[in-house]
Amino acid sequence: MTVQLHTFDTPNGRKISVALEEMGLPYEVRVVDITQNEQFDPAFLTISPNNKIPAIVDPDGPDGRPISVFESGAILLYLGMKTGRFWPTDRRAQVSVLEWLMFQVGGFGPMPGQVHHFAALEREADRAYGLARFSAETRRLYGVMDRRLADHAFLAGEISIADFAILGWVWRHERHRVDLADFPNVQRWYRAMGERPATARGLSVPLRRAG
Ligand SMILES: N[C@@H](CCC(=O)N[C@@H](CS)C(=O)NCC(=O)O)C(=O)O
Repeated sequence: MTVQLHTFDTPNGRKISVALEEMGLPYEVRVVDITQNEQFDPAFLTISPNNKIPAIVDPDGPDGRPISVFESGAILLYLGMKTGRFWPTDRRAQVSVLEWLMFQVGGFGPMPGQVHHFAALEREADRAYGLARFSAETRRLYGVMDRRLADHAFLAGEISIADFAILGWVWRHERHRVDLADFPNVQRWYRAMGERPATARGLSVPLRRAG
């Protein structure tokens, strides 16, 4: 059955389109245009009470009844557990996936997101402190990933939902002013991910209305 993906063309939105493509699950995109405040629509709030994309509705939930899920990390875990794909069965391996998934949702998302915010401010006086602080932290996080990827093909060893989570943000590295050449292991991983046909589809499927 077709999963509804309520989303927009942003890093957090892309994580889920990539995961759905990689898992081969049929889905339909329901655009929630956050530039038009559609995330505050009461109908959307019933599935995403924190007024943020992404959210999904799976008509075929664990007990056969529909289920909605908000928060991208929870969605990735739900889909991994549902399909048994990109979510290992071995508990030690699961811990590794959880570590890198939480690393993303707790840090490598909020920090580059602040860079996007401060970089867009017009007044230098408003911009300078936040941009310097969050750019430094974002670069530190890229360094953490680069060291990890020096001796691991993927963040948690085998490819997993943690890679999809991190990919959504690396996809916007130019916007948070990071040159991937400074982080060669992240660059190698990013290119390898982009060469996967399903990931490429997930990164290019339209997530905003035309026109
Ligand atoms: N922790 C959330 C963050 C989601 C998030 O920040 N979504 C942004 C777009 S990338 C959003 O919907 N912003 C609209 C708003 O805050 O009103 C997740 O991982 O799903």
